Amino acid sequence: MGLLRNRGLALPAFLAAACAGPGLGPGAPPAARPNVLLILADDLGYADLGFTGVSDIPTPALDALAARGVVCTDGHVSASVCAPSRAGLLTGRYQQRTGFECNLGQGDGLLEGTATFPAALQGVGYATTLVGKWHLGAEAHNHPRALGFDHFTGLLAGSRSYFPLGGAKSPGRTRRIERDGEVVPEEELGYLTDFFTAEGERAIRGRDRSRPFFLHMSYTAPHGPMHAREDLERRFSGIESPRRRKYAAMVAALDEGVGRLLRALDDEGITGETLVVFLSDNGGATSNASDNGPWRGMKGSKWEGGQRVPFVVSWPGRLVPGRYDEPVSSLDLAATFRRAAGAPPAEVADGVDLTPFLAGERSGDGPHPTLFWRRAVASAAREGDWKLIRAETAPGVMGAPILVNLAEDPGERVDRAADEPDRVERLLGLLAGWERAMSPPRWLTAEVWRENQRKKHRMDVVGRDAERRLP
Ligand SMILES: [Ca+2]
Repeated sequence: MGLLRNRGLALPAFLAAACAGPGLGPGAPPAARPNVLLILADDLGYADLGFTGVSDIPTPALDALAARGVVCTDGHVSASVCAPSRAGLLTGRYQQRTGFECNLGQGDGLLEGTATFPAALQGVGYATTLVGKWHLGAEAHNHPRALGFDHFTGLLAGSRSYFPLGGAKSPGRTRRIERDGEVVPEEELGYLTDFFTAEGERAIRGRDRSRPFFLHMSYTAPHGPMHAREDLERRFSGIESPRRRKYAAMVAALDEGVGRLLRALDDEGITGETLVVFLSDNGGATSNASDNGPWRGMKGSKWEGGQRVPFVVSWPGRLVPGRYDEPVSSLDLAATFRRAAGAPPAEVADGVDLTPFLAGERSGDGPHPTLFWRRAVASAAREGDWKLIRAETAPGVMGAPILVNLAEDPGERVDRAADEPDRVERLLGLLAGWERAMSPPRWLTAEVWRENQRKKHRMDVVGRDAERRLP
């Protein structure tokens, strides 16, 4: 498999110097059973952090996490929209195996009894807490507390107001904030990102010291609505675009939150025994003034901008800071966390334990010779540096496959299908084989989203302005 080393990502000098390559682990295994802190951003642009090249939004906390962790430069999620991406993340399986292929809106979410890694960690004694967005179902059988979380403070839906709703405006059952079954009064919320951070700090500082914890910080930031804290918006008064200014303030609040959580670990003296992972659930959205930097496409697409995300794994004492350039997937986190926690492996898993790869203990190919994506009308297959994208051109009419080489052409500007017919056939065969192991979608989303997907995978839709017209 070809390496994408040093291509497509310009690391700032301070980080590039610290990231000569994945280091060898320090040898002895770390203290048994680390705490696990999984921080998920929502619709964050790839290039909107210091360590991925942002110029107008300082993100000191996330940069510090990156500098002490392994930065995965070819890190992917299993879907380029919220709900299916989260289904893949929490189960470690392609979400299409159980028909969770499309975003929520019409379907009911995770099936009863779905095996999640939080439940596996719970099963081996971890205290498990979810703070923030769930978006995997709003029924009793797929509530967070039915699927592996001891504690849940957050919302069942995919987004809500960042400010308290009052008077006649009610958030409704799925957008209100609940805490272990009790509704948190709106007036207690303040700014939502800060509220979630405070809940996370409380979970860390007030933890049961007799056992390790898993804390999943599932921020809604910087997903819309574009609501910013006034003081932070003022800090970015130099940014001309009002939407980008609000977005910058939302990312800054997220970064502040990460800083407070990392400080809580430090204060408690548990930084060295806590595995921290940060990523976004999909690429920057068309609607939130995000920037996907070098990648073509945005949220919702099979281009890299839809599914390639900032991806950091920090495990002091186990992983030497550095960078890792082989493809990795959010599907790997379930296996990674299960293994770190001493939980049994899942019966069905599409991801692998990343630790030996990130520690430099596994040479040669990376963990994924192939990766696949599908959301109703569009699908993709990746093998090495090559990626095939196949999308309908009209309802029920499949278009010609597109083939790109990510090493030579990270911006996916050149369709190589015509001069690589054998490779197209091979990737179509791999995709067909993968699809045979999947299930049909249990629900679809509205036709407008399917039509946008058909259009956004055309070679002649070029540039951010054109991409933003197809949410
Ligand atoms: Ca999202």
